Amino acid sequence: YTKQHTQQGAQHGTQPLDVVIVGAGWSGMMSLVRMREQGRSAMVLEAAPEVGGTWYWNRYPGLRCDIESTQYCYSFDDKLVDEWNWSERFPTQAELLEYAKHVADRHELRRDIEFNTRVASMTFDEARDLWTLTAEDGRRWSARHVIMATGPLSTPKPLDIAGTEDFQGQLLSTTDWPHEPVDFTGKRVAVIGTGSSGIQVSTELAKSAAKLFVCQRTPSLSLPAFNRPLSDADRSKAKQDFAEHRERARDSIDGLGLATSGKSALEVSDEELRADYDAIYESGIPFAYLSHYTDTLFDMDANTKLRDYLGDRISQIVKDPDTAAALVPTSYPAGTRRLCLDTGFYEIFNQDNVALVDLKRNPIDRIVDSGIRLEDGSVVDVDVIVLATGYDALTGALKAINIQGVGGRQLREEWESGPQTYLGLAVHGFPNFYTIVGPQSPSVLSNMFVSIEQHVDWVAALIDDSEAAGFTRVEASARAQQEWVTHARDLGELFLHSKGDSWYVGSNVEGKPRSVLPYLGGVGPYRAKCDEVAAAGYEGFVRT
Ligand code: FAD
Ligand code: N01
Repeated sequence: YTKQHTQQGAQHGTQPLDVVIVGAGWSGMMSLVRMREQGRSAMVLEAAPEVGGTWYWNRYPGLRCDIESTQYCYSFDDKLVDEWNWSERFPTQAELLEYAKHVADRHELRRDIEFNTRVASMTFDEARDLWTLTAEDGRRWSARHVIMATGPLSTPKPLDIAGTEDFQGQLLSTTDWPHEPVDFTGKRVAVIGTGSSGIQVSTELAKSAAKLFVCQRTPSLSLPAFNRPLSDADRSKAKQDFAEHRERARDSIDGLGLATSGKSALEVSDEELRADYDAIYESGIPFAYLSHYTDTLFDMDANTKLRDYLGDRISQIVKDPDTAAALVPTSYPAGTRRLCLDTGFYEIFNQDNVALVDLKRNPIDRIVDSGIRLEDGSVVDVDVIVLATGYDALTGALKAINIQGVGGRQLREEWESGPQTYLGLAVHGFPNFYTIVGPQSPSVLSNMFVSIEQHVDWVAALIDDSEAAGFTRVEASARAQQEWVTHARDLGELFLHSKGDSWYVGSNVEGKPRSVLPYLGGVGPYRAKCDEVAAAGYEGFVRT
C-alpha cells in the first residue's frame, strides 16, 4: 500500500484502510511498526511536518528529558538498542528528535505518514463499521480501526491572561518555540510559569538575559539532575543491563523499576530518613522519593517530611531568605505535581540579573504594551515574555477533535464531566477506537516508553485477535467502562494527588472538570489487569 494509493482509495471510498493512526510521536511510530508486522494497511496522520511528537514541537532552550536516556527509549527493536548511542545521561530535545528521526529512517516509517495533516473530525459509520477521518483541509481517510496516539501533553492550555495583543515586545511560548535561535543577550525577559518547562527555560535564559523575571504563582519542587556525558563504559553497561532493567520496570509500580525500602517515612529515625533522602538527592532520580517510603503519597505527615527536606535544600542554595521561602511550595503535597529536574535552577536566584516575581502575593492583572501589569498597579517592563503555562493534559488532544461515535454520540459531550474509558484504552460508544497512554491509564506517571509499548502491543493483539475471528466491531461495554471509571476514581481519592491542584487533576485549565486523570494503581498491576482481560477473551469488550 503506497501513501498515494491508500489516500486516493480512501478518498474515493473504495479502499478503506485497516488502521489509521493519529500522531507520529513515540506512540504512533511504534503503532505503525506493529500494524505493518501484522500485514495491515495502515497510515499515520500527523499535524507536524516531522516525526517526534513532543520532541518535535517543544524546542525551547534548556529542554531535556527527566528520565535517563538509556531508559527513555524503545525496547521493541533489539538492534535499535544496540546501535543507538546516547551522549548524555539526560538527553536534550535535539538528541531525542534525532533518535525519533533515526527510528523513522530505520523502519522506513515516513512512506506511510501523512505529515502536515491535522485531523479535525472523525465519524463512525455504523452500517459499515468504519471510521471516516477528515483533516482540517477536507481530505478524508476511512479505516476499520483508529489508534489515537495524539499525546498526553500535546495541546497547550488556553491562554487565560488578558492583553497579549497589546504587548509591543516579543511574545514566545515554550509550546511553540521559533525554529530559528532567539538571542536574549541584553534583553529584559519575563517567564510566566514555574513548572518543568518554566524551570528549564528560566535556567537557560538566566545565562544571557540582561534581566530575567521569573513569574511564579505556584512553586515546583526541583532537584539537580547531575547530568553528565556518558562514557563508552557507561553505554556498554546500560546495554548489557537493558533487558533486565526494562523487565523490572514493566512490573514495577512507577514503570521505572525504582526500589522501595518497604518502610513508612514515619517509622524510621530522623537520621535514617535524612540519609535516605540525601542518597536520593545525589542520585538525580527524583521519582525515587515517591517510591522509597510506602506512605509518601498517601499520608500527609509522611509527605510533609519530604516537603520539609526539599524545602531545606532550597534554603541552602538560595541566599535571600524571602526568595528561598517563596520558592518552597505549601499549597499541595510534595510529589503530587511532577517533581522537576534542573541544572542550576535555584542557583539563578543568587544572580544579580534574576528576580522572582511572586504572583501569589501580587497576581498578574493583565499584559500591557510594555510588559506585565500586576494587581498592585506596578508593571514588570520587559522586551520578551515567555509563556510556560502548560497543557490541557491527557484529554485536550482528544477533545480538540470532533469525534462522533455510535448514535451521534460526541466524545466531547460524553466526557463533559471527565474522561470515561475502559482501562484507559477504549471508550463505550466509540467502537474500534483505541487511545494510547490516554486518561485513566498510568501514562504520565511512568516511564512513558514502558507504558507506550505496553499499550501498543496490547491494542495490536486485540486488533489481531478480533480480525482473525472475523469481528468487524470491537467496543467496550458500558458496564466494564463504568466499573473502570469508578475504580480509577476511588483509587485516585486514596492518593494525596487528589488533595492538591495540578494538571494531573485538570485544575490548571479553567472549566475543566476535576478528576485524577492518570491511573494511580501502578504500571505492573495495570499491566496484569490488561493481560487478565485479554486472557479472558477480551472481557468487557463486545465484539461482533
Ligand atoms: P506526543 O509525543 O505528544 O505525540 C503526539 C502527536 O500527535 C504529536 O506529534 C501531535 O502533533 C499529533 N497530533 C495530536 N493531535 C493531532 C491531530 N488532531 N491530528 C494529527 N496529529 C495530531 N515525559 C517523560 O517521561 N519525561 C520527560 O522528561 C518529558 N518531558 C516532556 C517535556 C515536554 C515539554 C512535554 C510537552 C512532555 C514531556 N514528556 C516527558 C511527556 C511526553 O509527552 C511523553 O514522554 C512522550 O513523548 C509522548 O509520546 P506520544 O507519542 O504518546 O505523544
Ligand atoms: O506546565 P505546568 P509545564 N498566571 O502545568 C503557571 C512535562 N514536562 O509545561 O500552577 C500565572 O507544569 C502555573 O502556575 P499554577 C512534565 O510532565 C517535562 O511546565 O497554575 N501562572 C505553572 O507554574 C510537566 O509536568 C519536562 O499556579 C500561570 C506553570 O504555568 C508537564 O510536561 C519539561 C498561569 C505551568 O506548569 C507540564 O509542564 C517540560 C497564569 N494565568 C514539560 N497559567 C522535563 O524536563 C499557568 N501558570 C522533564
